[in-house]
Amino acid sequence: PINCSLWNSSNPVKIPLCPIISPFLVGVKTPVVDLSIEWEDVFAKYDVVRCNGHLKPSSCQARQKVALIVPFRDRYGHLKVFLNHIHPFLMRQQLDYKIYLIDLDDDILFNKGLLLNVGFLESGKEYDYDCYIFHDVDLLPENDHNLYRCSDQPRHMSVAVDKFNYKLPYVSIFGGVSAMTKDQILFVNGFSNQFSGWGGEDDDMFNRLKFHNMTLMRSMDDVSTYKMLKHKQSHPNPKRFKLIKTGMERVKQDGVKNLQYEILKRNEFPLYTYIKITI
Ligand code: BGN
Repeated sequence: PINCSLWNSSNPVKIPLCPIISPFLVGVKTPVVDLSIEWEDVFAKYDVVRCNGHLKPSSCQARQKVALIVPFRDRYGHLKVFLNHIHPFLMRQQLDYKIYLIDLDDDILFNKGLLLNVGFLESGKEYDYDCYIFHDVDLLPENDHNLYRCSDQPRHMSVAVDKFNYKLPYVSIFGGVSAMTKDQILFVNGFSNQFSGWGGEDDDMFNRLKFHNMTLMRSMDDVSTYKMLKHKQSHPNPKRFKLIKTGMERVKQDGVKNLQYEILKRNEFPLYTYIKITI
C-alpha cells in the first residue's frame, strides 16, 4: 500500500518527466451515465486512487500538479457518475492531481464563486499545485485530448457542451470548467464572493480578467466537448445583473485575499476530499 504521509515529500529516486502528450490517451470516450452504479463499485474500480483522491503517475514525474475544485451541494447521484468518469480520464493524462469537493453550510444560499475561492485556498495549503481547475460536477469531458492543465493565460475549457449544441453559448462565457494558475488567480483576487444563488460569478471573473488586461484562452472546440448531466434549473439570483455592473469597483476587496470562513467538516474519502464551510 502507498504511504500517504510520504506523498508530499519529493521522490528520492529521480524519475523522468512524463511525455508532453501521454501515450495513454484514447481520444473520444463517450461518458457512461449509469446513475444506478453502486458507490462500492466505483470505489473498488479506482482502488488505485488512494491518499484521499490524490494520484500521480508512478513511472514518470507529472508535468503539472493539478487541484480539481468542484463546488458541491447534495448532488451525490451526479458525483458518483462524475468520479467514475473523471478518475480514469485524469489518469490517462498522467497528471499529479487531487479532487476537492467544496460545500457550504445548508442554511446559506449556494455561492459558487465563494466556494471556488475556498477550494483554491484550502487545496493550496496542503500541496504546491501548479494549476487549479474549477469544475462543475455535472460536466463530463468526452475527449481526453482535452488536457487538464494550465497555460500562461487563464483558460476556459468547457467550450463545446452538448446542452448548447456543442457551441459556445455566448462569447464571454467563462463558466463550467476553467483552468487558472495560482499567480493568475491571485492577480485578479480570485472570484467575487458576492454572487449568492445561481449565475453571474463566472461573468464577473471574465470581467476581472479583462480588467487586468489578461487574455482569455479557449480550448479547441473539437476536443473540449462535454456531456452535461440533467438537473433541475436552479433559481437565478435576481441581483446578478447589478452585481456584474458594479463588480470592478470591488475587485480589490472582494475575492480570495480577505475571504473569511470557517471549516465545518473535512472528510478525506478515497476518491475525493470533502470540505464544508460556513461564513
Ligand atoms: C449565463 C450565466 C452564467 C452561466 C451561463 C451558462 C448570468 C448573468 C447574466 C448577466 N450568467 O447566463 O453564470 O454560467 O449562463 O449556464 O446569469
